Amino acid sequence: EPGQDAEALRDLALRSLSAARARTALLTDAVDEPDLVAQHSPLMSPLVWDLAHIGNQEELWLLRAVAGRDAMRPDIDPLYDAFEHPRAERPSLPLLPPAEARRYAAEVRGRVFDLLEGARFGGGDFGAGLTEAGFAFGMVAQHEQQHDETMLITHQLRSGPPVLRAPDPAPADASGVSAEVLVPGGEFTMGTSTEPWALDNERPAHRRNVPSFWLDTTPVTCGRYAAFLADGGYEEPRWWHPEGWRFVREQNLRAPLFWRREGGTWLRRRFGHVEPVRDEEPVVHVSWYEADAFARWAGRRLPTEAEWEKAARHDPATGRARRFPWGDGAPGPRHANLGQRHLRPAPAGSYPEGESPYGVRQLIGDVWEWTASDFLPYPGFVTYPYKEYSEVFFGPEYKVLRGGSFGADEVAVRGTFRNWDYPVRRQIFAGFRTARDAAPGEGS
Ligand code: AVJ
Ligand code: FE
Repeated sequence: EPGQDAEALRDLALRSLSAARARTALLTDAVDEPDLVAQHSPLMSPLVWDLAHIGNQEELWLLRAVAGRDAMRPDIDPLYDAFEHPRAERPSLPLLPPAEARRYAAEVRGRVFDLLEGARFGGGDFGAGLTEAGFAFGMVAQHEQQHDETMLITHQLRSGPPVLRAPDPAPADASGVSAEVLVPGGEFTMGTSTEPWALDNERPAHRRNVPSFWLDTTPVTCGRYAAFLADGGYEEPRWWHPEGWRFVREQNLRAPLFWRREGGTWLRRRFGHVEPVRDEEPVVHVSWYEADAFARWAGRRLPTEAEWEKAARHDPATGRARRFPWGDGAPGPRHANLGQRHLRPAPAGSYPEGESPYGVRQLIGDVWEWTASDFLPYPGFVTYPYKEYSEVFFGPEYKVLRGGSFGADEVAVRGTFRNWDYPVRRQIFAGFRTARDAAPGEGS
């Protein structure tokens, strides 16, 4: 089992925490002080809140829960408790100013590195203790990277000239990539009981059966999505879920968030740049309702979460579930568009080396993919280590997203990873792919 060795996990924790902090620094050093404390959208926190919240959660879980230390700043805990203050309230709180927030997070990190050096990682029994398999360190590194993606969303929502820079992904050779692939029906293993840093909602591994289905080889592109717009898709109630129809009418939606029509072409605002929409690029910034409507217009549907995971992890040759579509090895730059290396999804058909055994591409990275499924616990689910990570969100009001985006990091994305959000959410880096049932006899 990869990564089960205590020394390898300690090294991975050190590298993951350091990588997360480098990204946090980049995202918060890119703007000046007034910009750090400003709220760029009522949907988001000021960046300086994320910064101190990252430090505060790290202190809570590693210095207090693991090491048993006293609170460094008991006075600030309530300010950075995400459940105590909704995002819209956060700018009016007496938050630590930028210099203090940076100093606090750095002080916590220094103590955490000392702790990590001497920590005993144990044998890897999930739930036996916070340091088993280095779980708490992995959880904290994932938490920081999740907030780095949140901060990247804040950057996308902020107006003004560009402050972030990254090279574009390479053009793709999509010739010979079929539109869809057949995934034959049958049992597979969903979820995990062995992945050391998998969070509670990804557990335990269990058997599932799905009937044969067809799945898009790549995420839906802007070009295909623009055809839906050109066909009057946003004016035609029959494509929409009833609540989705109410949502587009109330909000007067006409296109994905950040799109604008000018002189007969679609333009898109992207991290301070305004540029023509690229047909070959996966569409991003659509709500679940828009994804669902597009799929119906196309004569298809969203895949269920189980279908997505089978297409991403099941290896029909061995019957085993892989950690990633390409195998068990960590994602590299040839497998997937992760880690904010690029500030946009890669063209559809990219990353042939990252494809799954069924030939599905770009399941990991590029855009989070909306699924048809509600966010529900797996059979045998046990909350760990706190119910506010996932348990309090289970239910029909959240839809599951899979696979991670260009803004997500490898430590926080894997074949089993589950994200969730409201079906109206559009500012996240979410797109989708579509599916359809196989005809009787196909795939069996
Ligand atoms: C898993 C992305 C839905 O950002 O709300 C961050 C992750 N949890 N801090 C979120 C999270 C607590 C969470 N998502
Ligand atoms: Fe958080």
